[in-house]
Amino acid sequence: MCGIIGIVGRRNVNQSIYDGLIVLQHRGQDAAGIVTDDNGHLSLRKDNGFVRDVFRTQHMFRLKGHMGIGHVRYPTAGCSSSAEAQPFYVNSPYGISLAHNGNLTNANELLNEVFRDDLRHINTESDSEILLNVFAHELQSVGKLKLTVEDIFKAVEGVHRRCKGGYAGVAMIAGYGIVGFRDPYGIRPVVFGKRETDLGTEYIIASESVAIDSLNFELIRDIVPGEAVIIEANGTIHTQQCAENPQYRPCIFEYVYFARPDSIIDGISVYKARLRMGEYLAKKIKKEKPDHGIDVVIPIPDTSRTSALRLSNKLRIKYREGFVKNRYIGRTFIMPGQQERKKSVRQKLNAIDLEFKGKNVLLVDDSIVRGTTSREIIQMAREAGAKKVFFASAAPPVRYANVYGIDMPSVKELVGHGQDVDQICKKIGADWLIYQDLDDLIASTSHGKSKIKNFDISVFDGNYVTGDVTPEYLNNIETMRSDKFKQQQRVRAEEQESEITLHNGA
Ligand code: PIN
Repeated sequence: MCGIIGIVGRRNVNQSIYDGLIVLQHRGQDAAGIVTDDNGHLSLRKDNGFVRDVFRTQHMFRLKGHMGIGHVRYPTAGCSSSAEAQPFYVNSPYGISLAHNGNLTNANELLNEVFRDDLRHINTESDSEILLNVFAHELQSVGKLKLTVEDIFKAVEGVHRRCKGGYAGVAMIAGYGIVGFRDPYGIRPVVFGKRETDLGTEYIIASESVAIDSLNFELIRDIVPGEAVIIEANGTIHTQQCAENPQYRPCIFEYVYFARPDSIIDGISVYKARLRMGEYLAKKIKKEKPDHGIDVVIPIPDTSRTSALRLSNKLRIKYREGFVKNRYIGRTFIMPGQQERKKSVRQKLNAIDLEFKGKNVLLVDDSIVRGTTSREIIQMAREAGAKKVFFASAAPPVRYANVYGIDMPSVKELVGHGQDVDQICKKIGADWLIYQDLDDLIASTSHGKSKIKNFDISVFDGNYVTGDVTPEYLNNIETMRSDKFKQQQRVRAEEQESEITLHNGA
């Protein structure tokens, strides 16, 4: 997952983009970057790390200009080199930079095409650099010295024709403006908004509405699947549908876990969707475990709090914060001869024993992915004195790979892969385990007047909406997500760090 933002303002936009990235930090903590345009002169700063660590005063001084784009990255295919931090930049035609959220499922084919047919060089492993070069090539084929909005919409049409997968992007064309676009299934979210200032209207494009709210912009609406939004440097806005057969299939995992609860995606409040997930879970517990004997409902912070609270209300059982999360997790110092050790769950969460002692507790989490955290937490609940430990997941079992830009482990590492609920229950060590039904998850998200009835639910049912995901592709993904591959990538990234990187600002 990644977060993207772009602003066309009336004053310097560096601080606003920085503040927006801080608000989108939950979408990626791996790397961050901003590029600004000062009357056609571009300045770029990007590096690995949290937003607060990547940008220093000297960088902000350099990032001048009334328009710019920014990015926070969460690694998808195991990339971790700072050369793969975004935005990416390509100088021809016009000087284009791009911030991208998602994953292209035909990146390998495109890589060949871009090299052989478009005569373009790709310097990283990132599919975002491919997407940028496809957009650049499409713009080159239709563009002329004086670029028009029609040329840009045509170029986005070309992107939709050639690229498959989930993608939301914001590109900046030097001296011209910014362009937001969303894949024809609307898998990844992106919204736009405006704010009035004494100097005129300013526009914003961002992954989530929370960035729009917190920067005091007003949400206009979501960019719909296949649509593009152009905001010229002078503040003129244009929108157009650029896909042949757009359909709404937004990623349901945004609602389960990734997005901030205070965001509204495609007209659906993430917070309310999570409340309804709790409600449906409560109904299922009443139906399937009428004599459940639960004394207390305890969320596993943070995401699951919302659904756990509603669940406890509906079951009329008390809700307690039995785990406290440490907000300040330090770095792990790797000493010579030592292997990198993962921080244990215990360093992040601590149990309040009193809330567990002698009680039958129902732990609630948003989802179970690897099951490793769940197992450790169940063990902690027992050590804190729980009589019985039941477990509820607000999402159904995660059983299949995600190919649209969510950082998920290899399928073999998913505790739910090829396992039934009893087997999973045994593996995580719970007394009983209850999962949300897929239909209920969909009903929680697509509620009332919502026009969205279908979602990308591939991690739960293995059906990939873009229709191009083959067993070979899934096999390839498996290799890339294996621990061995990730280790090789890390070594490579370290080597790259010591080379001169082409695009990074210092
Ligand atoms: C974490 C949200 N959520 C917790 C992410 C753990 C799966 N895990 C997915 C549960 S937070 S495991 O609330 O946003 O901090 O199944 O892989 O062990």
